Amino acid sequence: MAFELSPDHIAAENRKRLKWLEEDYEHLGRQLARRGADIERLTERAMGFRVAVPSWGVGTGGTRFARFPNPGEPRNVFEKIEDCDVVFKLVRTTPGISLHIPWDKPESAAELRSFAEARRLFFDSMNSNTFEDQPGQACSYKFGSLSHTDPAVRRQAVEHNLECLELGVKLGARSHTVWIGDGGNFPGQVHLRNALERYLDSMRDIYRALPQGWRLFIEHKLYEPAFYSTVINDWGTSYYCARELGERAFSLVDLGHHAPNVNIEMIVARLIQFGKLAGFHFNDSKYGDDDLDSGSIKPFQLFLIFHELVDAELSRVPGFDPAYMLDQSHNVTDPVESLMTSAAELVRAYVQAHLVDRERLAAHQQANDALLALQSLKQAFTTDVEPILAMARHRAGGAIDPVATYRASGYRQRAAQARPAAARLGAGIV
Ligand code: PSV
Ligand code: MN
Repeated sequence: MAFELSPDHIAAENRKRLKWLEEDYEHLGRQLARRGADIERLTERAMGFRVAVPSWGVGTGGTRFARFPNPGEPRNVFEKIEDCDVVFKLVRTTPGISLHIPWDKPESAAELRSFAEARRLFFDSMNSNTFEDQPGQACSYKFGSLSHTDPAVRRQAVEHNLECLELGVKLGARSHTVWIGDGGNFPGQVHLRNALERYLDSMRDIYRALPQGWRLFIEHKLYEPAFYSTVINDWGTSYYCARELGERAFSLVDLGHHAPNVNIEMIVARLIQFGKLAGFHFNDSKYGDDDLDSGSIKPFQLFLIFHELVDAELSRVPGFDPAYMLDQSHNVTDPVESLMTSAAELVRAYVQAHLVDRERLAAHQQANDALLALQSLKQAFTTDVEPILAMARHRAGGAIDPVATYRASGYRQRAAQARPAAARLGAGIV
């Protein structure tokens, strides 16, 4: 597509908003100074925050009932990167892209890499797909992949993961994420212990092939597509597998992959403590793996997760280096807008977590003062840090108001003209 979002357009939109932003920023700066916090330091932190966007998130998502495509949807990996570029240009925190193979398999890895690099984008984690069959594939994943009872199916699934690693090296990626849909729909269908053993055997083959400097991420999920038992169902199983595999294997937390009411921030704290936190697939949910926009349903939970992450960052936990990625399905919004606002929600939680007065909190914990302990978290969480986020974007060359700037650009309308609807996108339910 010839049309790109220009820096001039962003600058012109920012000029409309800069005066008010400066006023708000100054006021917040004075408020924070009273609390002993330096707004400039927080803005620097906001500017340093990074989260990768999922290539599969720029297409319209759907459910198993229907998918209602947006106009101008990307039809191939290059067009997906164009949309990721728009997100990056406006919010500036998202230069990384996670790819899903085979959905994003390019004809030429070199061409794809230079296409991304020309836009100052890079490839973050590779994601394999052994949860659906591909045309021409010898074996079916209907009854599982890496844990299948048939060694030929397991071999095919391992080979696919090895292909992802090989492609990832050419693309400059540094990690590989494995999520499998393996499990059973009926009690008795799957031998629970044997299936996990078979999974581990397959994963050992993948781990052995892990390129130098790479990390292997294991993603667990409670249920779906299997509705009775899932092989990698929870963080305990994921942690066990990561330990069995070796020091370069870690457990990835997708926020939507837990039972309702599970204390996810505690899982995060445990994985940090055990040196096995891979990172995140951020999203939000109300009922199950809803893949809603980050921070749209439970912003306090998101803040509490970042409270644990920032605590680990500030106390310099050895080896602490989590990978942040979004994994959302945008069924009723413009995906570019959802990705931008979600990235901003993460920065918001990150900056708010940096506002926690940790010395005071520690004193309240020591004194068993539950009420004031909660209050010190709430004080940080209820602080409106929007001027910091907007200033950080502005200083980095992004938009003070990303959604308004995007809408004023007419990008979606231009995309609709340049990209007539394709029959179907690679991704189904994402
Ligand atoms: C599975 O629900 C998941 O969270 C995994 O990360 C997949 O790779 C992704 O969604 C896309 O289906
Ligand atoms: Mn995920």
